[in-house]
This record gives sequence, C-alpha cells and structure tokens, in this order.
Amino acid sequence: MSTNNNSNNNNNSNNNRSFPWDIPQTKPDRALSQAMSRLYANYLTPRPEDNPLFTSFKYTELVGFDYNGHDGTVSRRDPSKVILVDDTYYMWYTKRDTKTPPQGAEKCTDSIPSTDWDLAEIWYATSQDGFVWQEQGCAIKRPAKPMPGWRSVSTPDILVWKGKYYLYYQAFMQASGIKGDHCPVTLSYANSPDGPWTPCNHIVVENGEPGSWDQFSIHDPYLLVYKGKIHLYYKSAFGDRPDYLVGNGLATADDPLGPFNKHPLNPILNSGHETTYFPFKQGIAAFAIRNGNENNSIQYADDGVNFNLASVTSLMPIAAGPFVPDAFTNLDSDKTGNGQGISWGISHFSDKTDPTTKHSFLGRFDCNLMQNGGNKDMKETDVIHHPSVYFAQKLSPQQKKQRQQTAIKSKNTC
Ligand code: AAL
Repeated sequence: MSTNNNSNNNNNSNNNRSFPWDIPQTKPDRALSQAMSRLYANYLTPRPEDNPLFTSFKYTELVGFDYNGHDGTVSRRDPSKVILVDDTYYMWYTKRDTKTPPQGAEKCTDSIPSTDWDLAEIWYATSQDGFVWQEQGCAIKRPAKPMPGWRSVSTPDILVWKGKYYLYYQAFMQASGIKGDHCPVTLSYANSPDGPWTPCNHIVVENGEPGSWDQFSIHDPYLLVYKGKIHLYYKSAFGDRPDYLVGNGLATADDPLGPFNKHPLNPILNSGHETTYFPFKQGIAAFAIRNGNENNSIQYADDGVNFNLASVTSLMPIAAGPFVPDAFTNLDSDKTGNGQGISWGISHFSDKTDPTTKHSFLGRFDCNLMQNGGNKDMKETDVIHHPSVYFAQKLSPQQKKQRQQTAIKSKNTC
C-alpha cells in the first residue's frame, strides 16, 4: 500500500518526510536517489517476491541416466527445451561416450575428444514427470566427412512447426579447441519426435562475414515462434576462449530451413553463455548466465529484441532447457501473444575438479517465472549457500602463494 495517498501533497512537502516504511508500489511523488528511481523504472514490482520475472532456483538430480561411474568417458550436456508430445515430455542433448575423457586440442585424435562436446552425438530421452527419464537412443549421429558436423554434433534445440519436428544443432568440422570453438548450425527434421531424422546436410545459420562479432561461431541455437516468425536466438563471442566476451544474437525465418536473416541490432544481449528464452506477456524473457557484465540476470524485451534487466538472481541453471508450453504457439504476425512463463526445466552440471574425469551431467531446475502466480516458495532473495559452494572456489596454489607474499611484503613496508 502506498502512503503517498494525498493527491494534494506536492514534491516539496513529500521531500520533507522520510521515505515511507510501507514500500510504495508505484513511484512516489518525491525526490528519489538513483537506486530508488531504478527500483520503480526498471523492475516490474519493487519487491522481488512480487516480480513475476524474479525467481530463485532449486535443483534435483535426475533418475535414469548412467555415467559410467562418472569416470569422464560419458557426458550429457546442453539440453534442448523440454516439449510435451501427447502425455510425454521429450528432451534432446549432447552425449559423448568416448574411450577417454577430453584430452585437449593437442592430444585429441579421431577417437580421443578434445573438449567435453567433441566427438559427440545428439541423444534424446522421455519422461512422464520430469524427474525420472528414459534414454531412448541416438537422434543424430555424426555424418560422414565432409558433411557439416562430421567431427561432432552438439547443443541441440527443438522447433515444432506445422506438425513437423526440427532439431537445430552445432556442426563441428574440426575438433573444438584446435582453433577456438568454431562452428555453424545445421538441422535435421522428422515427422515424429522419435525420428527418423533427415539431415538437411547444409548450414542453416552461417557464421558472420570476416571481421564481424559472430564470424567464427553460431552456438546454442534456441528456437521460438514469435509474432508468426521462427526466432533463432544464438550465442557468439568477441574473441576466443578463455579471453572472450559473449554476445547473443537473433536470426529470424519464415521457413525452418531458412533463409535465416540476422537482426540488424545484433548482438541483442551483452551477457549470457548458452541461451534460454521464453515468451512472456507480449514479449520475450531471457536468462543471462555466467559471462558478461549482466550475468546472473533475467531480462525482458517487449519486442523480443531490446532487452532490459528484469531481475538479478543467483545460482542460475547452466544451459537451461526449460519446459515452455507456449514456445511455438505465437503464430500470429500481428498479435503479440500472452506468454505464460516457465516453472521447470533441465540444465547441466560440469565437474571439472579432477581433469582426469571431466564430464557433465543433466539435472532438473525448478523456478517461478510464471506470469500468473506460481509457487511463492520459489521467490527467495535470501538464499544461503552451503559453505562447500564457497570453498569449492578456492585459490590455486600459485594464487595463494602470491597473496601470502604480497601480505608479508606490505607488512614489511608499513
Ligand atoms: C556450451 C555451449 C556450446 C559451446 C560448448 C558446447 O555450453 O555454449 O555447446 O560450443 O559449451
């Protein structure tokens, strides 16, 4: 409830009073600091608990996947969105099943992977409840050389368009890591989510022209239908790993096989590794995770292009593939839709603590980014992590030694 209920109050008399204890729901008519102005200008509601685009996250391990004792030879990562077909949930993901864990670009061969997503295939799994999954098999194998993806196919996402299924994925033609993590995007299509999948055998989203921000890679294709057009959001990067800055772009098409036209305002997000988008109200909401100035934020664009911060949160899911019931329903070009939001999905977890068993595995996240209601217990701002979460981020022996030497030196010069 606002205490600024006296319409005769002018700014001056309001300014003589302290800011009210009962937080006004709309911008009060008084002088405000930049932070308090921003609270009203940038966010849907002043309290995150009431903000439909604020959420905390909870995680659950999945039942149904075998990882060979987590020895690093089997990896599952970068899940697609989850879709519901009849009464069954489906997801696709990168699966690597190799004789050794990743060995880096110098040691990789035709059978030894360079990175976690090298020498991979696209597999799929189904579930009745989103917690227990049954792996169904391989959807997309690596094609013969020199077809796009002969070295590795990874990081899929799904589009359902006019009753058909389209899987978009990264198509590597050299081991990732030899020269950056460079690849374009190709696709395969099917009449059923269980396949069989027909590869289109050509690149559907080309890397940018030489010298442009997305010249080397189109990563993490993510498909939505918005205002009647196929929207493919993707990640690329300024520079190469590890000194890179990610950006996210948009390409749209009228047909799943293209042509895809890149948006003139690309990049449309300045932060966020991997891509997660969903229709929300009349616009599109996005996760910006891990990289960039705005990492750990949820953003919103009422035109699907011009994103602004909608909330800042923590422990965001990596490579989230949410269940988006209305991902493909916004078929009207002149209507803006009414996106309902998301409440759960699948993400991946990478265990890099021991380089000899490096791999990733899939898990479930729950959240509340629903337009109407949803679970209030997913709107916690005071999230305290277990001490092990902090101490897992430890100084390397060299970093520790350097800090100790600096501390001793500063004592001696005081
Ligand atoms: C991911 C994604 C893309 C990258 C690599 C595998 O999490 O951003 O898919 O190429 O890492």
